[in-house]
Amino acid sequence: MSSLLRLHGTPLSNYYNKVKIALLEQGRAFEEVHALPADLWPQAGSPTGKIPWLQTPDGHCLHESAAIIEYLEETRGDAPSLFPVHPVDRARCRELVQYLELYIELPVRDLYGAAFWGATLETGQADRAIQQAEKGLKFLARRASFDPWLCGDTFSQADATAWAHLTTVQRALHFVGAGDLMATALPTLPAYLEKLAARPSIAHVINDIRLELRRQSGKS
Ligand SMILES: N[C@@H](CCC(=O)N[C@@H](CS)C(=O)NCC(=O)O)C(=O)O
Repeated sequence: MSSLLRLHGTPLSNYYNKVKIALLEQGRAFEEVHALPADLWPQAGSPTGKIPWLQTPDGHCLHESAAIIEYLEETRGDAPSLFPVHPVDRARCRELVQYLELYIELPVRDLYGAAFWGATLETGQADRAIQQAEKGLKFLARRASFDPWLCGDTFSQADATAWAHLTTVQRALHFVGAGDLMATALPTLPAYLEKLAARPSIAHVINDIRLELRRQSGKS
């Protein structure tokens, strides 16, 4: 059994990267194990067939990125916390994660099949996703600080989540001709995403995405 945390999934998954950024920010030792979404339960995989999941050093498997992030927070020891100090600010950080996931990423996920895997776009599908994403971005704008990070002056789990999801959402919106939507709804977003990309944890993740894409194109 490995004595390290083992993160299962692929560098091309936004939810995997949300957790990976947290592990890197905390400076945790971990191994990456390649896994794709598949319904292999109970022999392997996750109960939902989704990635990521995290194997703990004592052999337990944890599923759902929000639960995994809570586990990392609770077991961090001296590693930095990815949540603000004050309980109200901590709750607000989790609130922002919810806005990002429920009201922006989830509706736009409906476009991923067409944007990333060659599926056919159905009538009205793009318009529905665009309308909902616009609403979600409005919710985020109402509560996020962007000064300079979503919760204020300290990088938090909300920022790790924002980078993972917003960059994926941006690519899907671009595919349906709505590439300007995010910057129009939230003019601070392009500079914020650039600042995130310069952070060592996120630069590491970006590099791993490039390597994975290169590995996949070398295969075909
Ligand atoms: N709520 C899950 C969402 C994870 C998720 O949707 N992962 C995607 C990859 S980014 C996946 O496995 N999709 C395959 C599927 O939905 O069957 C979490 O927070 O971990």
